[in-house]
Amino acid sequence: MNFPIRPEAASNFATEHDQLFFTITALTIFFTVVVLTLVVIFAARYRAGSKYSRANASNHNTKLEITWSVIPLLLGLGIFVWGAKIFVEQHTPPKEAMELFVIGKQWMWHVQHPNGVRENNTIHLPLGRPVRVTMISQDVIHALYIPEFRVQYHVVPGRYTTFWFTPTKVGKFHLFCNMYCGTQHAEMGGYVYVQEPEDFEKWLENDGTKVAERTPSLAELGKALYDRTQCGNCHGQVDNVRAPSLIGLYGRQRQFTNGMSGVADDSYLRDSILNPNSRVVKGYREIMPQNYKFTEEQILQLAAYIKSLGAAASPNPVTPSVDAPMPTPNTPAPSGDPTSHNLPGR
Ligand code: HEC
Ligand SMILES: [Cu+2]
Repeated sequence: MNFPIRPEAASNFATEHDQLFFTITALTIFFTVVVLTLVVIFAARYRAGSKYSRANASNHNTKLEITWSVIPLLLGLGIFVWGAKIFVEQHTPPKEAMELFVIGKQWMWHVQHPNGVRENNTIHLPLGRPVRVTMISQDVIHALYIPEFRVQYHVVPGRYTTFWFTPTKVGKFHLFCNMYCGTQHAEMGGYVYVQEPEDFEKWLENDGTKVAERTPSLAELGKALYDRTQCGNCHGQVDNVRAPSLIGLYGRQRQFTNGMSGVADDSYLRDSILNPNSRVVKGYREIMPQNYKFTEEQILQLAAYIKSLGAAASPNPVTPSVDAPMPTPNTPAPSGDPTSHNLPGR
């Protein structure tokens, strides 16, 4: 008889997730049975016409009431702490995790590996290596869900979200969108292929043959875009009067003109490119063009290039996959309005 009560357990989180799930299920069943049994017993015993004595009915029992309040309270808190622990773990990737970028759009998953290999509605991963997934949506809210890994998280427009896991089994697993996102929501899915590390390396080198298309690395694409958009007109090798240098920016602490500060992480890079005036770096003026229209893929490429320019003591440094050339220092500013670069969206 084939009656699986849970999906295959194929990631480091699966077992503990299931333990929590089955604990909650067992508690639910236990209390349902206790309450229902008492209801049935009392209903039968004190039904109209039964001979049971109703004299001296007690209407208060402090010990009993404290017991049935405190025990469920502790059980509830215990489940909360256990669930919160798993949640926090899933969102705290280890430093050595490999990176994967996922863009959700109506109605497909677009996946980018740092070396530039891309795939649609499939994700290839090596066995036994932690993977940090950075996700963003190009339109509405989606949710990336891999049941066999017991991971799921929202994929929202305008903001990166992230989780991580380590695949622990070779095989083919489900990939779903788990947030209703329009008419073809049900078709927004595919498969995760976990391979032996050697097979995965081979797959990456052959660009996944038919599954993925060969492209330059993310950082290379970012460099090309950076040059085409002429970011180097302002950003040079070193800080200059026009703009700060982007070398070594990733992971560094930034001070802003509004007195706040923050770490230059992925969200910060995205924000600095799309809304440069939301947080202006201390010592500089609001001259960076406001109206760049980049797709989420292009933002990831630019960010990969900026990261490849050297990472400070970042929580998750990304090793550049190419020796990215430095931007040209201090090229003279273009004549005309520097705020009029508009890239056609793809
Ligand atoms: C007209 C000059 C100019 C151009 C062109 C320009 N920037 Fe900037 N950029 C600035 C200035 C000035 C700042 C610092 C003030 C601020 O935060 O807005 C800045 C800040 C940044 C930051 C944050 C840097 C930090 O030190 O925290 C990033 C990232 C960035 N720019 C990326 C880009 C990219 C990518 C492009 C090209 C698509 C670009 N910039 C084009 C002037 C420019
Ligand atoms: Cu979706």
